Amino acid sequence: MRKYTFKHFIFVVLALFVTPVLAEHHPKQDIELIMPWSKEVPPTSTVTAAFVTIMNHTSADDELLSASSPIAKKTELHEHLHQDGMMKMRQVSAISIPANSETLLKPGGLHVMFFDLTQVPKVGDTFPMALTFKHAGKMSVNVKVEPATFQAPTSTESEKKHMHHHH
Ligand SMILES: [Cu+2]
Repeated sequence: MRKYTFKHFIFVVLALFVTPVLAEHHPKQDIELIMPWSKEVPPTSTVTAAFVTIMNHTSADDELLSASSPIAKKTELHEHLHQDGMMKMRQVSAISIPANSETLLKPGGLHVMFFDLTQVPKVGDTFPMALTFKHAGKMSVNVKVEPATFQAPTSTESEKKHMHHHH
């Protein structure tokens, strides 16, 4: 009887420690950051950009407020717009992340822009980037540097991969 009690005690102690660890491996993420990537730039470049698909799994709108990375002294959120037949970039104060939907940061659209690079990442490298959301808070990802010819994933492709969220 004493032996049973001891085993039971061990089980409870293990359960206390193991359960939170397992929970952390399968979090129900409110905001999911899918495939963060960057396009290679010449080694002399002082700027680069990052793209990512942002899934908002909640029924509340969120906002991307800022981004940062140790590779750059300054980071801005940008959008592209056609103006007088020209493609221009301009800084935006925030990027809205609507409830239950997917927001694509991609070349020619919304993106994270890095200035005054302290390090120019090469193809195959990854670099850390932190994104700060109004509700979800600060999230960190590793951005993979892809060749200049790389084609961004389309919304449909990323929806296929994440179909279980929609059905
Ligand atoms: Cu830009």
